[in-house]
Amino acid sequence: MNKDIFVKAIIALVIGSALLTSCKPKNSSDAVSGDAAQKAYVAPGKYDEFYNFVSGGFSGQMSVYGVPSGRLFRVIPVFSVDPEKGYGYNEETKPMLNTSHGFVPWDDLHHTEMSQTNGEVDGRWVFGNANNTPRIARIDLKTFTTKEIIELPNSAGNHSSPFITENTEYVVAGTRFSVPADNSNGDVPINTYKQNFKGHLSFVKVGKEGDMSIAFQIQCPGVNFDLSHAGKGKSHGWMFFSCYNTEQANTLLEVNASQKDKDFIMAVNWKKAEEYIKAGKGKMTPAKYAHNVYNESTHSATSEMKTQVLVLDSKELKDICYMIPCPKSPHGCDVDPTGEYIVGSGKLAALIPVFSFDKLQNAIKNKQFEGEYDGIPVIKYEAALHGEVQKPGLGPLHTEFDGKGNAYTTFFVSSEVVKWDIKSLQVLDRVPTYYSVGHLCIPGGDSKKPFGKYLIAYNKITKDRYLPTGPELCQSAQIYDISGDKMQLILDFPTIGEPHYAQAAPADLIRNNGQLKFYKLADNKHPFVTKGEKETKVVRSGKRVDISMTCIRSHFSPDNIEGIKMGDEVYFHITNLEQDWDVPHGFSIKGANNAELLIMPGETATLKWTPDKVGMYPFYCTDFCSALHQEMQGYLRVSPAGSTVPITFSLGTNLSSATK
Ligand code: RUQ
Ligand code: CUA
Repeated sequence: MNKDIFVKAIIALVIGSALLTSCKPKNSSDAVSGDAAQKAYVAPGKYDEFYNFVSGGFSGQMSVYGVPSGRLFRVIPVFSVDPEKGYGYNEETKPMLNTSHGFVPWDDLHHTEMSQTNGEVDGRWVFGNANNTPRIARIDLKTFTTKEIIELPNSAGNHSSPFITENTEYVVAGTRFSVPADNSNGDVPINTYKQNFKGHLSFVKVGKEGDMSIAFQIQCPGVNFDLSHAGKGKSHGWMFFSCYNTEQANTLLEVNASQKDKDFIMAVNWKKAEEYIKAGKGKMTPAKYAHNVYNESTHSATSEMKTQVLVLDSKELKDICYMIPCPKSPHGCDVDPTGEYIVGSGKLAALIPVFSFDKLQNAIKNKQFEGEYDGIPVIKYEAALHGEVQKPGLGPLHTEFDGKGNAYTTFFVSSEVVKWDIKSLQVLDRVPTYYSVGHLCIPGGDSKKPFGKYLIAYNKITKDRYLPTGPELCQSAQIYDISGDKMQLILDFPTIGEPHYAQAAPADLIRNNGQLKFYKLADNKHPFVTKGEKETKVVRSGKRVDISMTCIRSHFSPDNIEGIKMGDEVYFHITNLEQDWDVPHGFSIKGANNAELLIMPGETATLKWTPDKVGMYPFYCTDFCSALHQEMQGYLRVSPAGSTVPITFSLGTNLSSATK
């Protein structure tokens, strides 16, 4: 296509999208009909069929919903501080947000991906990516808390992440922004992109207990890696990445990265990469990245700074990376449940190419190449192509599968989900979304075993769908019943943050996977754990005061504390003595420049507090825990710096020394 026609095509797409996002699609009021309400209705006291783990976009968090009800169960803090839970504020979790740039209180979480065994969702962990300061987090589904975060060196805009291989061997990440490698000189002119900028792919090994470490990185040409999915079954051992900006532009990408008719899907043979590493072909390179781990028995996180990473060069090792031409700045890159078909979705395309893994293998064997891209062999488009879905819609983004031979693709520009047959490439059905759908999720829909009953669409724009809330309108998702031939919209529900990718699993898989109800007090190894009220104490060492406190329905011990002086740094280490499900206590003290503590049964958490004025400071429990919750309170007296008021602490008695 020549440039003029192409520009016109883009203008047409943009105008189309403007119309579609500002006008109501036809039938939007009666799009929900008949038995829809009944299908989404989960009666009070009844459980949902699926857990849905939804990325929170620029909120940096992950949220957990029930499907089909759309009810919000929990927001799991991952990359952003959360004052509600004290995450990133209490001393125990601050190290989780440490990076090579220091403490980072926010990020942008785009994709969630659940752990798999034999290509099936196994309910152990869910991973999330930090887009801005590149990191991967692991959330443990026994506790629904973030257990580990690893930073990715040589990366920027960690978008193509975190995608998982079929036995959770690796969590894989591709950098969106190519940048000069960390150990090279980054102080170069921006317009030297072609010479100096590199794209790195990270293969993060996941151990038996979920422990993450960067096994290796592959250095690739400077392009934008957008999304990715692992091969499965016959294509296990391969990873597929969509690449755009193969023009290698460094300015006005909306025009300059849309010049070429085709960009690429990059196929990476990671089993081959492993062989090269065994043969000593990798290079240990200096790098600085944080690895943060939350220890469940000390209830505390630690942060370790790593200093090197193993890097393979894609140019030198010719047979690990191959480029497959793919039309128009591909975004989604999805592999069907059999592992044979790879779907590339060009953001600006009006068709969907589907590639065949078998054909790809033949093309490689028979060297059906059309040249090289920056040292990487480019396979002939037709040689790897299974076929194209013709006229599916405008602006395809992402595809999931139902396990019955059907694919479902979202179309941002034409605001719809389209169902098509993977083998025959025939369009079977289409439904409107409200509006501008991005990702979609079918439970297990990117695994070998999808549960093809519901499809959830995550929309970028809501416009007139909900009561207005000022300039910023809510974000939303929509649930469709896909059990029949025709898709049927059954529910709209608002989401926390902007939803991108999501994963879902049958409720029982997660409920019956060793869910924790409380932490065993006997196993608590926190350095300041207080296992009974007799052990509570207040210890001064210089200007530091450590208060070892307990809480249980419905008091803190101690609840009267004196002898704190201006200039002191006070640490409240509070152990929740409860050994019962659903009885957290909260803690906060007047004037704290900090969030509350929310302490789970059997857990110890620490609040750092520096008094700023002489006087009386009440503290109280913030979580309604019993009929006498409102009595769960105490006082702390702050005296001037030179005061002789001794340290005293008590519960239920007035000590003589404390009456002065
Ligand atoms: S993206 S709407 Cu950040 Cu995954 Cu495609
Ligand atoms: Cu403890 Cu309210």
